[in-house]
Amino acid sequence: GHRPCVVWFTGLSGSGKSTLAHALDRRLFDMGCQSFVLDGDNLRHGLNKDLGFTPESRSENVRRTAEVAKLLTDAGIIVNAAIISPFTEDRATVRAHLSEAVDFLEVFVDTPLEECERRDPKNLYKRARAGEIANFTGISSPYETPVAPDVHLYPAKDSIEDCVEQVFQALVNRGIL
Ligand code: GGZ
Repeated sequence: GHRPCVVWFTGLSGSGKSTLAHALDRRLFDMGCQSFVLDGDNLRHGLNKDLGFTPESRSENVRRTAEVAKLLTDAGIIVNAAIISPFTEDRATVRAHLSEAVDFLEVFVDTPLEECERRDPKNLYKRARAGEIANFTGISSPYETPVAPDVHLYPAKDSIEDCVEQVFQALVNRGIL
């Protein structure tokens, strides 16, 4: 058995949030846990389709994602949320709101901007540098570095498996698993 919780992956575009959230999801599934990935980029195609990338839109995007995460935890699920969530204040609000009801872990996916830009899987950084995308996180919109994340990952140095293991251990230490 396991307790529901929200594992909140924050970091730059291309930092590896989705990859890590899905890898953790797989690991949890394999041991019989109920888990689910909430991917910011995917939610923006449906629920959050009306939102852009101004600070206000991002705050609303983060708020809605947290509300969906909360509903899923009501169903007993471990939620792996992968969302840039660049503002400290928004992340603090989410933590305060969610941790009233469930365990909440902020996981900082700390891949340096240079590495994200080198990877650039969707050519978004290239387009942002060319001025084709406004308010791009890390380029023309800020990413406020988490000061006290529950888990601090360095995917540029550690393997995906190592990173997943660190989050997994944090869940064990919290008594969630
Ligand atoms: C940042 C952007 C932008 C801008 C499009 N800034 O790496 P991706 O492509 O697949 O995921 C990113 C996603 C960011 O959505 P989030 O909901 O996670 O962001 S936030 O928490 O800040 O609301 C990226 C893509 O959308 N994308 N334009 N301007 N990322």
